[in-house]
Amino acid sequence: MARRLRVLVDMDGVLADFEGGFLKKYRARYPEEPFVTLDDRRGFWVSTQYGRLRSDLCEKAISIWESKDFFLDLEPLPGGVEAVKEMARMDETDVFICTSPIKHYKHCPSEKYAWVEKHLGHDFLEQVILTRDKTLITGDILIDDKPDIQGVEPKPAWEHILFTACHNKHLSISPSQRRLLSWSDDWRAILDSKRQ
Ligand code: BVP
Repeated sequence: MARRLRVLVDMDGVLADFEGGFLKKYRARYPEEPFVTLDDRRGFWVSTQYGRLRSDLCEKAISIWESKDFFLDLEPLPGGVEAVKEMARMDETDVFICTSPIKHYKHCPSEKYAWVEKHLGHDFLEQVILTRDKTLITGDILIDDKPDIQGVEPKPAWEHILFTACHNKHLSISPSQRRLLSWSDDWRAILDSKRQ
């Protein structure tokens, strides 16, 4: 019998619009301060790029996602919720949301659960994995917008599919690495390529 396919899907930048939500709230809170347009975003860490713009802006950026309701209010990225629901209905397929909470734990972890409940439904809470180290989680694929996913396990079980985001779209990746350009891209073919 064929083994079930296990798909891990990241949340920020893949299902939830972290970058758009950040920029909107940053500009509302600091209207006089310089900002980085989504087109000019480079590198995974927003805080690093803002710190390079002016050193005190690193802290100001961090203050945005450490605030109450930041993670809960993030808009879904186009097609993501629908794709994950469809995956969950597929035969021989298990889908988990695999996301790293920030260390300022007052709001983020609970709001991530609340976001999943709001957009995917209460039953989907069963599928949530919060971890700071995704290399420990086994799966066939991990769909994630972070270019370098590292942790204590040097050989993670999953193949990392790089989900295209404003901060990684200019990166050249190794020929062996695969991208998912958006949820309109052929994610079904990527899943099928891993089925035995
Ligand atoms: O919870 C997110 C936001 C946070 O890191 C987590 C990344 O999780 P994954 O997408 O890998 O699951 N985060 C934090 C910073 C700066 C912290 Br200082 C940042 O610049 N960007 C970012 O996404």
